[in-house]
Amino acid sequence: MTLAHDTVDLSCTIAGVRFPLCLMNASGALCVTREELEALGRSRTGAIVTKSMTLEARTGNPEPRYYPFAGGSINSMGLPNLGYRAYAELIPALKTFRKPVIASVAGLCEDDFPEIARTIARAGPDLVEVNLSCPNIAGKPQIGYDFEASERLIRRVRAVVDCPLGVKLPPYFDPAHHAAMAEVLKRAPVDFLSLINSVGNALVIDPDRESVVIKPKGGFGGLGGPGIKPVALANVRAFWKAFDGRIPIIGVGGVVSGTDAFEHLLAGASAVQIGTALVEEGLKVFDRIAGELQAVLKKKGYPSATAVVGRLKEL
Ligand code: RRO
Repeated sequence: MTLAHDTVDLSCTIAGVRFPLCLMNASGALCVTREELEALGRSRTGAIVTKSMTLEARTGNPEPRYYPFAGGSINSMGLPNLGYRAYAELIPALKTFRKPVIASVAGLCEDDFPEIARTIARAGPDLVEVNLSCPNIAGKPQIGYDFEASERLIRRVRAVVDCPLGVKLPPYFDPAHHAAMAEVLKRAPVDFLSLINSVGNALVIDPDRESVVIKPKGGFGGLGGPGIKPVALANVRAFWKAFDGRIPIIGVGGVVSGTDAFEHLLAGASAVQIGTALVEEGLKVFDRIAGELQAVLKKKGYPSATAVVGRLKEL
């Protein structure tokens, strides 16, 4: 395209909800406490995504539990959060920032999810994102790798949530698994997908100390940052194709620049979440990446972020 535009529209609409900017925090990044969530509200982020919430408040796993390195980050936070009742009380205040509020729902067992989802949905978030992919609770496998359990859980949560409902999935590494999850989502539909959670159970080693770098689970944790971008893009693309672009996708994984966000849009994401880069750079990351994305789209002659979605060329 060669059309020139002075300003490029970076807003987007997901499941009927308008986002003023197609960039937002990934669940887990600077979004646990009231102070963090309000700071997100004041920032340029296009939405406020909460930390995944459990029934009871949790302090999480022992420290050190987050470690940044050249290729990205590894974490085993272990779901530190205020408990769903606290987030239910906070949501009305968060909505005054006039951008969508996304409540991320987790649980330590299957029954927790619908219980939390019912109450949190009544507090009025704009969307609910169900986390089927926490890799860091010892002895609890990622639900998204169990297709039957995922289907059961989606049905139970769907029955108690009126607002748009999405699932945050783990990365899949084989087309058979993309197809199996797509079949689940055709039988038990949701309104949007967030792809992907961290690449679970990775191991980062410090050769100088001859040691693991985080304490929980013998050093195993979820990998985030630039190294996982190709995995994230593949998952966005696979689900975009499986649904012919009919389910909105929020791309997550390795977004550090406007070009990274552009690649997620090309693959099929309508919006992009930022995790490691937000933790490392702070809230100004949204302004920087928005400016960079604006410049990329303007240079290429796109009138809007929406115009890019899914337009990846194949050879
Ligand atoms: O809290 C965590 O350890 C955590 C969660 Br719930 C998640 O979904 N993904 C991640 O990388 N860490």
